[in-house]
Amino acid sequence: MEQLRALASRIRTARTVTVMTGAGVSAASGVPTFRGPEGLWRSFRPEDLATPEAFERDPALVWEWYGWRRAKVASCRPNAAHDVLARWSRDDLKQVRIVTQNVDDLHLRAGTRELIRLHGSLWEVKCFNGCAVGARAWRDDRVPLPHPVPRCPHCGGPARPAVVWFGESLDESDVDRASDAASCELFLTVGTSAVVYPAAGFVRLARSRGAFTAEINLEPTPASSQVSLSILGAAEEVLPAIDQLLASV
Ligand code: BJW
Repeated sequence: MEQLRALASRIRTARTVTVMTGAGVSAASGVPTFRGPEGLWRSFRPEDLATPEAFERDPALVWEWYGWRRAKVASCRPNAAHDVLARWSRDDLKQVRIVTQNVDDLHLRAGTRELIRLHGSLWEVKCFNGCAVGARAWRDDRVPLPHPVPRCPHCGGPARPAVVWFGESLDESDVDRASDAASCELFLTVGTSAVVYPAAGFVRLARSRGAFTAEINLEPTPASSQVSLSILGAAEEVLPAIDQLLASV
């Protein structure tokens, strides 16, 4: 409880807050995480499904997996963690930016205002060949998709999920915005294993720029030793508890 009070007090006084989220924030909604005993990478190899080479080899297999995940996420709803962060992001008295690695768009569905999506969205597709028009992602939230491998409407080539696969660069403007957001008074990382870069590097960057740093996770991560305050607990419980403390003063 002392730790929650300490974090609530930091949040109360900070004028600029940045929250970096990962798959653990959506776990209570029923969206599978990647790592850990129940994680996707226990049953699926990223090399087979989440690289451009995998898509080139077998686009139908990759789309089958993404189709399954889209159907799963479509049946999920934002949880209390998303709701609290969305409310904070709409606070007119301070700037609260949410930087997420999640591709499920549950932060958007919860009504988050300032959202930076580092790894794209399950609900957007783009041209795999990178044709001039289709390189820009477009939204397609049909479940199921009508074709096993959707086509780019501009060049007819295969379309791919507009997510960031291993070995791919993140969108430069997203990285710039996230880097900007690392200049804040309080940087909080929630529900991420903190092993995937460049996302995992932002907590250190924020700290080096003078932010107070904190983490909320079910278990210790590589970020735990870098932050000033590490809270072990579920995002969907800890964030509402902090929100209540904020409301009670
Ligand atoms: C709870 C909870 C609850 C559970 N409450 N908590 C520097 C050093 C080393 C390597 C690299 C580096 N720079 C680049 C790399 C290579 C690579 C990388 O980082 N590899 C590492 C794994 C070693 N990075 C890249 O390739 C990136 N590209 C890049 O940097 O380009 C330039 C470049 C290329 C090549 C070489 C060098 C430079 C791209 C990374 C793309 C990541 N893509 C994925 C898939 C997205 C699409 C899809 O979904 O299909 O993104 S991988 C997957 O991991 C997904 C996630 O966003 C990401 C992070 O996972 P996250 O969110 O942390 O989830 P989990 O499951 O790992 O953890 C969940 C956590 O929640 C756990 O800690 C639980 O305890 C906790 N939890 N329930 C609170 N209720």
